[in-house]
Amino acid sequence: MRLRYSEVTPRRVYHSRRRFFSTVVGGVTAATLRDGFASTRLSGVVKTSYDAGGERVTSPEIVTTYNNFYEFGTGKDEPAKRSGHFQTSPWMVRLEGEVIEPKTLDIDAIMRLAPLEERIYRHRCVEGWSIVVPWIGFSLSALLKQVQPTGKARYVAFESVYDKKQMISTFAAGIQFPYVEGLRLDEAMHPLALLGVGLYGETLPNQNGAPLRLVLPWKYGFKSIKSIVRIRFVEKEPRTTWNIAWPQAYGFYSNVNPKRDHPSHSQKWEYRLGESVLQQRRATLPFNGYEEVAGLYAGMDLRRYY
Ligand SMILES: Nc1nc2c(c(=O)[nH]1)N[C@H]1C(S)=C(S)[C@@H](COP(=O)(O)O)O[C@H]1N2
Ligand SMILES: [Mo]
Repeated sequence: MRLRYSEVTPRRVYHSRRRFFSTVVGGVTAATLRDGFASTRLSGVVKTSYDAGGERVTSPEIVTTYNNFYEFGTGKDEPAKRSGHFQTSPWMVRLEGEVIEPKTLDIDAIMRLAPLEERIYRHRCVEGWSIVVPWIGFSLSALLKQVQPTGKARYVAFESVYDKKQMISTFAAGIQFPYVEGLRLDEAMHPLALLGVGLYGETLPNQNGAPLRLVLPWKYGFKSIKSIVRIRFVEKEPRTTWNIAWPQAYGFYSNVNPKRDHPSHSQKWEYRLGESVLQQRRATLPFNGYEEVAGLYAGMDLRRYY
């Protein structure tokens, strides 16, 4: 059954959205507003049962101004301030590698591959903060199914756009660009793996990875690669940006795991942004609470394959 977004949006989301608009009009991200974020409300969004266990949705002010998107600066406030003029149209995504026939798809065609769903996911950064976001998108599998993998394909490698004219240098960011990430093919095909195209009823703001990004709620935030332009089916485990930068800290899998600490960030607790000091600390759950993915890792030592 399909419902219009206005029929399904919980009241708390509408409330926070109204506050968000007044913030934007107040001048925080005027460039983003000019580029159309406020005017691109998504219609026909389908209700789903993903509700993050009823936990409170984080305010859009936080989700759109406290970001990691190193291409626009390493400070949390920089992506919102510096990505306003980032060009996200036209936008093509190339599917290639170990496939019978490579394909290039336009963002408008991608948006029509499956009904748009609202899924409220918990999202946790390895730095320790977490947010609860009403993402809009559909399972990544709907996009991956547009090509037929060869028998050799075992992993999927993702690449973000990198445009020196619009983004900072690798040297300034301290990580290599283009930003790259990867998943095992079965992880990528799991229905929980979301191809995100919006949040809070709107298309994605640039700082959140417009026009399309991954959202992998059982993994640390850095796996959820933004502004994707290339998807490559490959035989061997692909390189990933943070693993290249610091392999002891960032592994290929990077599943949320309270038993495996990052060298400088304990993973025992998480801090929910926007909550009061007393309420914000929560115990980190294995797979960030998304136990339905546990079967993907049956028999693996997840402290070794971190
Ligand atoms: N291309 C690209 N994707 C990226 C990053 C980045 O710097 N560049 N940062 C990652 C990290 S560390 C996190 S925590 C999430 C943050 O997503 P958000 O800003 O929408 O919360 O994006 C991830 N995707
Ligand atoms: Mo992160």
